[in-house]
Amino acid sequence: MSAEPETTTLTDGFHLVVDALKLNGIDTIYGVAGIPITDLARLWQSEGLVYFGFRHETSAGHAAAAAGFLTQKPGVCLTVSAPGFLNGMVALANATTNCFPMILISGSSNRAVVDLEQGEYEELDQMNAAKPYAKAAYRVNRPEDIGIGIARAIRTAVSGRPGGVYLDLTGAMLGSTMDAEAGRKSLVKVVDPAPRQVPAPDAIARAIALLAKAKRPVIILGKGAAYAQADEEIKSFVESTGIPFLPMSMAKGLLPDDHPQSAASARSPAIGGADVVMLIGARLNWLLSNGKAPLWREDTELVQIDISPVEMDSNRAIAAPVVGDIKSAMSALIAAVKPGQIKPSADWLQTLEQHKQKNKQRMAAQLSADPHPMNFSSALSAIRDVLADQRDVHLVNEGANTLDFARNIIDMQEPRSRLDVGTWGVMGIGMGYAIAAAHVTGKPVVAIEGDSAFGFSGMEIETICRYRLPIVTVIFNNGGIYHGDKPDVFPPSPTGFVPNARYDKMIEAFGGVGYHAEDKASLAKALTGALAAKRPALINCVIDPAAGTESGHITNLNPKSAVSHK
Ligand code: ADP
Ligand code: TZD
Ligand code: MG
Repeated sequence: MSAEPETTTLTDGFHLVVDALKLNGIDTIYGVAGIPITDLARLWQSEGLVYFGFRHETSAGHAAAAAGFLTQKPGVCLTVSAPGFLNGMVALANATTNCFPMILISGSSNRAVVDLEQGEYEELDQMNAAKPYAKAAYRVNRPEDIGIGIARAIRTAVSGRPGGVYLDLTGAMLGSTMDAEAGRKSLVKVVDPAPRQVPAPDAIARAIALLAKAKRPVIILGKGAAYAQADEEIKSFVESTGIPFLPMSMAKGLLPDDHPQSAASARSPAIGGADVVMLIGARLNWLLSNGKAPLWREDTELVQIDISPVEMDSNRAIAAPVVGDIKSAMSALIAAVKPGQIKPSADWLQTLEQHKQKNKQRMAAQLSADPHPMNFSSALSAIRDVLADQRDVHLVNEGANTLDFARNIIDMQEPRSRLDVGTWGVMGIGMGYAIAAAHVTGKPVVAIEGDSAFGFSGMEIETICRYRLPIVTVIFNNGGIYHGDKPDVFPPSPTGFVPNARYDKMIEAFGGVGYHAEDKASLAKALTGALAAKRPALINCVIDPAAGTESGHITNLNPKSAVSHK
């Protein structure tokens, strides 16, 4: 009997990337196909994994980032080289800024030519371009390094303070082969990618001691607290201590907005009057006036729980820093605090309650008005009433006035059910965030979009229709950025759009359902119908072009020319 000729089975870079991601529980890629990664997307889908093909990489990247925030697993975005990569970078940088775990994987061109700037197809030194805007950037040059490369990307994205990681895959590497068995052995399943970081007992004791002497304490919950999925621990600590809480916008719903301890409608008096503020997964950045006057008192002392040690004292002194992951920190606090040891004074609770009632009365008058055309609060009151008993709806929100009014008017009941422009105030997250939210939660999504904000990702309504997602996009159409031009103005102002545009017609081009709403009743009817249909829909919600203010609620950040315009 003659010996069989020796055969080796081969694998290649494409297969190893798919196998490595799959081995680590990644089941979805958001991307835009093209050279050199088209076959990667195809192979991914043929393996039974989910691929969402977008119309623009920034939207695909925003989807990956939102998936990361919602699941604690890095969301993966796949792009082509140079321009596709740069489009994706906006989302990667935004993810890093917001502390969302995400991996941007881009194919890249021939390094020998790129590095000598000899004019390669889509030439760009992508890895080095990514570095300043990402938590880390890595490149895989050999198929045998794919396992380690992906393990490194995953661990970097989710451990410590989460962020965006860039992973460069050269076209040559993707196409090169190696022995299949050796390839299989080179893959790495990451063990415990985001290890718990238990805070030191003395840090916990210091925090409790400070809160115990406080008479006017306040807790501020940030999106880090939402991300941490410590919902039960946070609820238990807040309710057992009786401390009033303020949710940052994406922490809304961690405790329901109608919770009796919510001080959201007394934000300024709560921050301005507090003797001790406890920050849980919230940075003292511009969104909290950097912890400075006039909103903040100088003598207010702070407890801060954060996974990043260098966040402490970044804007003002932190008397009780608690460095660790929020779930471990909250458990340790609950275990260490004695019943009745922390107790806000009755005076403080009463003062805040009075502010809340005054504010609620003022808001009730605005919400019950029924002007024609609608303004921001009247339209949002109609939406709020429809959503009140639809707790499973996830909300995406961007714009200026559209954002500021919706954040205050639409109550959230469930953790991680609100996604918005976040730390950068970036426009363009809308459709990407909505697609990811619909996909990872399986729940209906309502995206409340300024007409300008929508424009940044508007083409993705085709993506929404193609994947038949239950997303209802509501365009707050005031004809421009902040407000619209008067009819017949030409040339248009720098902030104006085509007046009376019919965004509802756009979605009809792709088989979705369009609605046009000019008053509260038709808006409520459209939203109710669209949600019941569980199909892609878009409501053109007509808002008075004069209703908005310049820059929404942050007019103070908008420098104005001191010299009058010609
Ligand atoms: P917001 O905008 O809602 O105020 P920020 O994005 O400013 O929230 O703050 C989020 C903070 O949460 C960041 O400083 C980040 O380091 C921190 N963080 C994120 N995840 C965790 C976690 N699991 N445990 C502790 N801190 C976390
Ligand atoms: N580009 C990007 C990427 N992000 C931004 N934040 C801006 C530009 C500037 N900008 C804002 O800060 S809000 C906004 C822009 C263009 C749009 C506001 O108009 P809108 O909302 O129609 O979305 P309202 O309701 O008319 O205020
Ligand atoms: Mg607008």
